[in-house]
Amino acid sequence: MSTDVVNFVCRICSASCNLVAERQDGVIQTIRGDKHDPVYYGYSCIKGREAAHVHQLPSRLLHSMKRQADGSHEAIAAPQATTEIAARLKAIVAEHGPRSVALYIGTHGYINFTAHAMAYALMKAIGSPMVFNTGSIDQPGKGIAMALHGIWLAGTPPTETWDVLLLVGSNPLVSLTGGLGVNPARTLKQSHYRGMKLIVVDPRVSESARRADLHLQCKPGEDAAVMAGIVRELLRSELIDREFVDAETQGLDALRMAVEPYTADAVAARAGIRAQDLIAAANMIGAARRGAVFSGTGANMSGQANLVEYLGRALTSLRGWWLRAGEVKGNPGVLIEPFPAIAASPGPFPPAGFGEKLRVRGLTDTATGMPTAALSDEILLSGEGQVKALIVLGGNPMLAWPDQLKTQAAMRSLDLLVSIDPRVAGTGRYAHYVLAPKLPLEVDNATGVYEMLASFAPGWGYEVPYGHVSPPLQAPPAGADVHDEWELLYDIGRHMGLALSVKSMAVLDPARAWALATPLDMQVKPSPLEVWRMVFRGSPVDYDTVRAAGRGGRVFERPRTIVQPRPQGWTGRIQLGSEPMMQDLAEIAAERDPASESSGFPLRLICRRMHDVMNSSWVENPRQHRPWAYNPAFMNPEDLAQIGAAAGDVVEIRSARDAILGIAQPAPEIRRGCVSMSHCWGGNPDEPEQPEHGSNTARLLFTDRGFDRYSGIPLMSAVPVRVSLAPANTRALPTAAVHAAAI
Ligand SMILES: Nc1nc2c(c(=O)[nH]1)N[C@H]1C(S)=C(S)[C@@H](COP(=O)(O)OP(=O)(O)OC[C@H]3O[C@@H](n4cnc5c(=O)[nH]c(N)nc54)[C@H](O)[C@@H]3O)O[C@H]1N2
Ligand SMILES: Nc1nc2c(c(=O)[nH]1)N[C@H]1C(S)=C(S)[C@@H](COP(=O)(O)OP(=O)(O)OC[C@H]3O[C@@H](n4cnc5c(=O)[nH]c(N)nc54)[C@H](O)[C@@H]3O)O[C@H]1N2
Ligand code: SF4
Ligand SMILES: [Mo]
Repeated sequence: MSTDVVNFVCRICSASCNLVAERQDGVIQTIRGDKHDPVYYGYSCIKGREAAHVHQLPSRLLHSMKRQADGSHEAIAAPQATTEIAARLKAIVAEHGPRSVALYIGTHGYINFTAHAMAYALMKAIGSPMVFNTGSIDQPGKGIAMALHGIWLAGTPPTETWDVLLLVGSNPLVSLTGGLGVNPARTLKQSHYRGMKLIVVDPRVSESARRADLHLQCKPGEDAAVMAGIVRELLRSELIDREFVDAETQGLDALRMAVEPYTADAVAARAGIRAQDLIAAANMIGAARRGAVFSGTGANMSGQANLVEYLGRALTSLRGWWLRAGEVKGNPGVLIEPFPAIAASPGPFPPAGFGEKLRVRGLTDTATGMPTAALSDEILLSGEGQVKALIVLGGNPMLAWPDQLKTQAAMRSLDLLVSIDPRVAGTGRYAHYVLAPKLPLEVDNATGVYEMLASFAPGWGYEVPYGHVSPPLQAPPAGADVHDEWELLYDIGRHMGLALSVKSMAVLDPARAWALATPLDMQVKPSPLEVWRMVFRGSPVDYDTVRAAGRGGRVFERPRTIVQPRPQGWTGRIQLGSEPMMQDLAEIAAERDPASESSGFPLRLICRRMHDVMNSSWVENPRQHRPWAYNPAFMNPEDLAQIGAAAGDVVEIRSARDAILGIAQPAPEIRRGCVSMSHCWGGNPDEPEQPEHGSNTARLLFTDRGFDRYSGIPLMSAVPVRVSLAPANTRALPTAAVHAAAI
């Protein structure tokens, strides 16, 4: 019997942790974090520790599947499936043109760099611009705000220098998204020890809010007002970095005027917080020499994504919390090239209005990608340009896209729906083909995706030149017909007779990334190693060097990068007074009673993530049900008492769009008036509703009401709903079992 330990990059979420697997005769026994890792310090979560176990779940596909006339799926050999898909795609393109083929890159496509790049290659060769991803239904305000405010090329100062961190609708201690890096509890503990203050804006006492120095437990959907109130206080007290603002920004007067209505009292009244807490937050921020703002999904899904993100950036600029000339940029890049280390902004750029135009709602391609919330309509709306075929790479539209009934209609109307997914769940049930991939432990991986995030917000990405490349840990089960995901996409292209070219993912600028593209030999399939090299072409440290570094992740020796001053004649400046944002501020200030439109729906459904599962992935794994095997409807006990509901009771949650059943869970940490539920649970609308296995909140959302003018994101949090006890005969609930599960 031989035992060994191997490190690998976890590919379940973008955090890309360095995990250690202990193997016995090549079979993984346990997985844990690597406490010697210089960045992760042993961090792991249950999802990563379960990475091997999910390979063995009965739901894991060992063969690709083809949908039969009766709706069931039967196994099909992968070469046969890719040949048939290619033939159907060719016919669809011939009849309806390239735009009729769309691609949706979901969470598991996004973090799989080789598949991600090959999917782009296929779409480029087909000639379709209809490439969508989750960005526009996640935190789309980030990209839009970067455009309207402008990027600061040098980036943000390191976490260890922050005196304050402001989190708005973000819970990094669970999500690993939001300012605290890849071992958030450790980073927060150390930062607190140094004296950093944490301010959290969240309608619930989240895991992060519990550790906050100041928690603004505001009403959902009022973040723009809260941010405007803080900015107004900073300006009123002149708590700004005058020198930086004068030298590097424009539009201060417009901003000053626009935030004027947001007095502490006015904000406190509308957001349901105390004016003195808002002022205290502003004073903490104003006293901080350095700090950061991170707005998460809560802030981006509640109706004011762009403005909240924009005000976060504007606040950062007002305080001058950017890396300056002469300072050292901690990470000059390993697998991803960062923006040039120059202490300057190229100025604002258009947030949208370029690229492909959608046929619905006046939407276009944007700085945050194509508007995914409009893709169902692009599929359903007949006429020139209609989408007829959809390839889903590691995503689950049926459970994730807003307005589940509309998504269902769209998925069922497609001439061809192909899903690359190891499970048949949600979307897979309607897919003509589900192509079975190798799972993450059966393929190579690398830390590129987490490094890439560094360019988008503070506390994302590595602050030191860290990189990790890991080889496959185990072979797929004997007899399985599973493949590298890039390979399945390559095969579709090959059977279509296309010539594919793989762009570099190491370079953010699309023009340069394509200039570094490698044309593929369409007769001789490349090896995985060759594809990885293509994907990281142009990376600051050569892919092979990172790969050769050996077991585990490491910090690479890189020349010190000193931030350079703004070159002579540089005209770009940060825009603090962006016109559309100033308009939004005026409109929001003018709203008399923000709640009045939603009478009959007194509560607000708010988004959240659950610790043990990643969106809809592997929710069936019983070992990831700690303690929930479903997504409870967490509510303040007083709100539950008002409708006569107790723990474990089935409640109906109704919005203007539709209704779902959920299981009530009293949670005093939730602000009154809110229902806090996680997303991506439940089944399709034509399956029996079983809240004890999860409820699908996307069912309650509209796509075409209150959507954002750029990204198209509709209201996905702060959604007006009402909750009532479900009629006793709704379903025979094994109450005892539910109670047991809830404890
Ligand atoms: N109401 C509401 N809706 C939301 C949200 C919300 O907060 N509230 N959140 C939104 C956000 S932030 C996001 S990112 C989206 C998520 O949207 P999606 O990415 O569309 O949804 P996921 O559930 O993450 O889909 C992941 C899929 O990948 C599959 N998978 C697992 N492992 C692998 C693998 O190794 N390879 C491949 N190819 N597939 C794999 C899983 O089986 C699953 O089907 O949902 C959005 N929808
Ligand atoms: N364990 C786990 N980790 C994950 C995921 C997962 O499913 N499970 N999903 C991953 C994905 S796809 C993403 S995009 C990230 C997201 O990462 P985060 O953005 O940190 O997501 P959440 O943990 O849901 O935190 C959002 C917070 O916003 C609050 N909130 C809701 N509505 C509002 C509002 O209107 N205003 C304010 N101020 N707060 C509000 C919620 O109460 C919640 O605490 O997490 C990633 N990490
Ligand atoms: S946080 Fe993400 S990358 Fe890290 S172990 Fe958990 S699932 Fe894996
Ligand atoms: Mo997400």
